[in-house]
Amino acid sequence: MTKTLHHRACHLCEAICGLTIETTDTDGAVAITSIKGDAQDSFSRGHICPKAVALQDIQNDPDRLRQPMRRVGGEWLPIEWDEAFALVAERLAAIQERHGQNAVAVYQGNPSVHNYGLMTHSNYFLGLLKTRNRYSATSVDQLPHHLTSHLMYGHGLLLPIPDIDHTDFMLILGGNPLASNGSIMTVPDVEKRLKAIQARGGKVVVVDPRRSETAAMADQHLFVRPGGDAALLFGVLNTLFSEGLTRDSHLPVDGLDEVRAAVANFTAEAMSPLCAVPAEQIRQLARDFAAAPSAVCYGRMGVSTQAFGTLCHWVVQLINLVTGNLDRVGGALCTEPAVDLVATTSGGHFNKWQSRVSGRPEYGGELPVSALAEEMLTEGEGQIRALITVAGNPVLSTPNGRQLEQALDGLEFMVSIDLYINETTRYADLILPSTSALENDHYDTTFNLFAVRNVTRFNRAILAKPQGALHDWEIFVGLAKAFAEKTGKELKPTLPPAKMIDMGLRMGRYGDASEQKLSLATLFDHPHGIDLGALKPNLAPRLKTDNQRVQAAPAAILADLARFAALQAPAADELLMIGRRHVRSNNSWMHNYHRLVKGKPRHQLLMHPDDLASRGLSDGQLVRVSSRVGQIEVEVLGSADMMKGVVSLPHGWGHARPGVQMAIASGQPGSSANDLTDDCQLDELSGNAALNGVPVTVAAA
Ligand SMILES: Nc1nc2c(c(=O)[nH]1)N[C@H]1C(S)=C(S)[C@@H](COP(=O)(O)OP(=O)(O)OC[C@H]3O[C@@H](n4cnc5c(=O)[nH]c(N)nc54)[C@H](O)[C@@H]3O)O[C@H]1N2
Ligand SMILES: Nc1nc2c(c(=O)[nH]1)N[C@H]1C(S)=C(S)[C@@H](COP(=O)(O)OP(=O)(O)OC[C@H]3O[C@@H](n4cnc5c(=O)[nH]c(N)nc54)[C@H](O)[C@@H]3O)O[C@H]1N2
Ligand code: SF4
Ligand SMILES: [Mo]
Repeated sequence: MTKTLHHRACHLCEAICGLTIETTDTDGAVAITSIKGDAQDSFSRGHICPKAVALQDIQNDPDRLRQPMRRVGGEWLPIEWDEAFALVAERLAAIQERHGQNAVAVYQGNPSVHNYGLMTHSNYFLGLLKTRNRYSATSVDQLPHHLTSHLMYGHGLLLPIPDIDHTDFMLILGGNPLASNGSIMTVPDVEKRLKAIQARGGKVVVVDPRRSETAAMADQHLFVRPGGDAALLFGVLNTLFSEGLTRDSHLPVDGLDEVRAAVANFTAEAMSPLCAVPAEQIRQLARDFAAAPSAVCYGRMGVSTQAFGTLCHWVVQLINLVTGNLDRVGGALCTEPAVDLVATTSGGHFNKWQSRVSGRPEYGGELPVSALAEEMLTEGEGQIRALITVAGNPVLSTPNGRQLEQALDGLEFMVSIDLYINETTRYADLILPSTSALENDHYDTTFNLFAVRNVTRFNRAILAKPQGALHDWEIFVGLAKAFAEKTGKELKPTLPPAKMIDMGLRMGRYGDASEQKLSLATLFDHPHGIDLGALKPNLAPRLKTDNQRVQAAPAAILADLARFAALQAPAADELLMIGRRHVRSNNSWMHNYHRLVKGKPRHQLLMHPDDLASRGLSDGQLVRVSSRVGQIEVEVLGSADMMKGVVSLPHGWGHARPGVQMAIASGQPGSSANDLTDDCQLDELSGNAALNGVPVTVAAA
């Protein structure tokens, strides 16, 4: 029996924590015997959460698919890889030939950015399809961030990151990093870093309709009406201007006078009824922010996935800008990663075409996923007839999941590149499963770009690839070859992902031409990762706008103010649903591991005790929650952490659908929040779904 210690990062969420994993080899049978945080990782400093420990459960899960499966009638039968690739190629080619290129749609889910083979190779195949019906989890998540950066800084990935380690004042809206471990802010031990702000005399302020775990540790928590953040942020910006609290920025900026004029009427007093934050608190927030030696305003999920997501992120940028905190130590700074997607990709495009049925705008070649079901269900030229899902579970993760199920049921063909037979993939004709996380090597092109320090590392596979298994990238190469052969399309040669990363590292700012001379070989020698230093001001030379100046007042955003003008103060009986995350859960797909779901259920509806009482409901009771699009039944829990008039339900549950082959998840199924979220409720500017602030009613079941 031999024991081996391996060091690599966990890449289940954005925090990329370093792990030390022990494997034991007994006569060639390798087992994982321990998974711990890696104290030698200078970035994560030993931090780990329960999900990483469950990597061994993913590895050993009997429900995880290990060979391609074909659905024949109601049964799933194994199929050979080559046969599967040929079948996909034949069916997709035939459908495109009959109905046009756009008849085949693609949905790429969240692990697409957590697995580098999907980053480097999915387009090798998907690009051949030349379809405009491309969708992804981006439009139920961070699309407003990308659009704002695209319009203001000229590149959708030029995202200023909170300089959490040096700031004196951190204002968080719609993020709960204590549960999520940070998002568009890769920060492996966020609790320690937030406490460090407080320890050095700084402040953390959280704006959230729920007193979240992060709000509970903050110096100040403001309840906000869901979807009201744009009003709150406008009130802050207006106060900064009207009370003379601005500071000059070193950045070249166009449009600030237009901004000033646009928000001139958005006084704290005018905004207060719209966001339910007292005017004096809005003003004080602006004063505290401006008075801090350094400060950063950070908005995440809760303010992205709401009706004014893009306006929110625009004003977040402006608050940092006009207080002199954009591109400043202790404020918001852009990374300088070793493999730099900002330098090597184009700035993106927006609204060059629109979706067929509702005219929703494309961003970067993708349409909003809220439009996916209607594009399948609405007859006519260009109707979607076939779907490819890649590492996604849109039935549970996109709005109006029941409508999407109905649409999937009517498709001519569907193929899923996925690990499980779940709520979405059960509709597929074929499921092509890849190797598991620990059988894969990995480099984080995305999360190094969003990290609070410049860091880099290469994660080597720690388990051998099982015989007959394929990595995600190899599946895409197989599909591309079969499709090219079938259609006579030209296929360029490709390289394995690791080779691409080696090239990216060598060509990058720490590569062959630099002192560090980073390459794959260097990273192999540093299994705990390499720290490339704190973030520093760099935005001016990195701007990709036409005139290399920050665009403070993009026309598309100013035009959206007309929609904001229609926002009304809440009616007395308003009840709005929001979401939440739990540290033991990861979107929809990690409920099949006993280690993570044991103990009391965590998928209840949270409601303020007064709201329970006024409906004659009691704590623990089964309730029916209804929205415009559907209804679910779920247990309700009274919680004084909720704002009155707001209920909270986590997404990613609802595993009781027939045919789901995830035994543990089905045993504790919960209900899907996205059976209630509305595909017609959007941030109309970007097309991002408004998953938060959904009007609902709650009654006894
Ligand atoms: N109501 C509500 N809805 C939400 C949210 C919310 O807060 N509230 N959050 C939204 C957000 S932020 C996101 S990112 C989306 C996520 O939405 P999705 O990406 O659609 O859903 P996931 O639950 O992440 O599903 C991941 C899928 O990938 C598979 N998988 C995991 N690892 C791999 C791999 O390495 N290779 C392959 N091929 N497959 C893999 C899993 O089996 C699973 O089927 O949900 C969104 N939906
Ligand atoms: N444990 C765990 N970690 C995860 C994930 C997971 O599912 N589980 N998912 C990963 C993914 S894909 C993502 S995108 C990130 C997301 O990471 P975060 O952005 O931190 O998202 P959440 O933890 O959902 O926190 C969102 C907060 O917004 C609040 N909120 C809801 N509506 C509003 C509103 O209208 N205004 C304001 N101000 N607040 C509102 C909610 O109450 C909640 O506290 O987490 C990642 N990390
Ligand atoms: S916080 Fe947990 S899930 Fe996220 S990277 Fe770290 S260990 Fe993995
Ligand atoms: Mo996400």
